[in-house]
Amino acid sequence: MVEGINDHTRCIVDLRRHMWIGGIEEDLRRLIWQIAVVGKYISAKIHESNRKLAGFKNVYGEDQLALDRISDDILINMLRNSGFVREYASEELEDIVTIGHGQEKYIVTADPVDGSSLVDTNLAIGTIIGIHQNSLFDSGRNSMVAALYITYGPLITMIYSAGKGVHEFVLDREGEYVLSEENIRLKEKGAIFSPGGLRKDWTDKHLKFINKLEADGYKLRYSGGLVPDINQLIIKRGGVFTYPALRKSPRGKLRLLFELQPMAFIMEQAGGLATDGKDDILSLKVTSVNQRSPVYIGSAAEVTMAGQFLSQ
Ligand code: FDP
Repeated sequence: MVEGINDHTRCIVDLRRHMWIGGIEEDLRRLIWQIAVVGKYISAKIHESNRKLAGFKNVYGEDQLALDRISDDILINMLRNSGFVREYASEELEDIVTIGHGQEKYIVTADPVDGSSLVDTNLAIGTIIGIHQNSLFDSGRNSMVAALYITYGPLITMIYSAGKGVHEFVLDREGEYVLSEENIRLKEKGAIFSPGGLRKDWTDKHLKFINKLEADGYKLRYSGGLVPDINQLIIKRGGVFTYPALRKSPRGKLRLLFELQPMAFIMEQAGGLATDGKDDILSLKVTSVNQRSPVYIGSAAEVTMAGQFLSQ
C-alpha cells in the first residue's frame, strides 16, 4: 500500500493523489492524468458512435472505425497541448509524428481503440498507451517509463504502471478515477488461457503447449480483444495469453510498439512475464513502427513453460 494511505481513506484515493503519494515524477503524472481524462472522451465517443464503420482502411488494411480516427484525433490534440510530449506514434498513423518542440521529455505510443472488430458486438474494448523517454527505436527496456490501458466494459477501468507497481482505478459516477486495487501481483501460476490464432495455423510446438494447458485443466478465456484479455489475467492474478507465430505469419499478429510493449511493461511490473517464446518482449529492439511479434504473456509458470515447449 502506498505510504500515507490507510484502509479508511483508500476508497477516496483518486488517480492524481495516488501518483503524487507514490512519488511519480510531476510531468509524468500530469501526462498520465491527461491521458486518463482522454479515456473519458473516448468512452463518450464509443457511446455516440452507434457502432458504425467509417468505410476506409487504416495503414494495416483493416476497416477503420470512425471511432478509431476520432479517438486518435482527441488523443493527439491533447498531447500536442500538454507540453510533455515531443513525438507521437499511433496504430492509426503511418509514421511517428512530431508534436512538440523537441525538448519535451516524452514520446507516446497509442492504440486509441484496440479490439475494433468487437465494437459491433458490444464486447469490451480498450485504449493502450506506452510512454517512452528515449527513442522508440530501442528496446522497451531502455526506453519505457510507464504504460497504461483503459478498459471500456460494463465499468471503465484504468490500469497504469510508472515502474512502481500496477494499480487499478475505476471511473466513478462523478467522473473520478478512484483507486480500486493497488500493487497488483500475479500468482506464480494461473488457471486460464487465451490462445490467439487458428489451431490449423499453429506450429506443432505451439500446439503441444496448448494441448498441455488443456490437459492440465486450464479454462479457455478468449474474447478477441487484447485489453480485456490481458486485464483478465491481471485481475484474476494469472494465466497466459498468447498470439503465436503462425505458419504463414511467423511474426504473429500483434504490434510490438502499440500493443505488446505496454502490456509487457505492466505485466512485468505485476510480477508476470512477457516473451516472444524466447526473448522478453521488452528486450526486443524495435526497428520499424509496424513491427509485430509472437507473444506469450502472463504468469511466470505458464510463460516459462511455453518457452520450454518452443525450444524442444
Ligand atoms: P482487433 O483485430 O479486433 O483490433 O490487434 C488487434 C486485435 O483485435 C487484438 O485486440 C486482439 O487480441 C486480436 O487482434 C484478436 O485477433 P483474432 O481476431 O485473430 O483473434
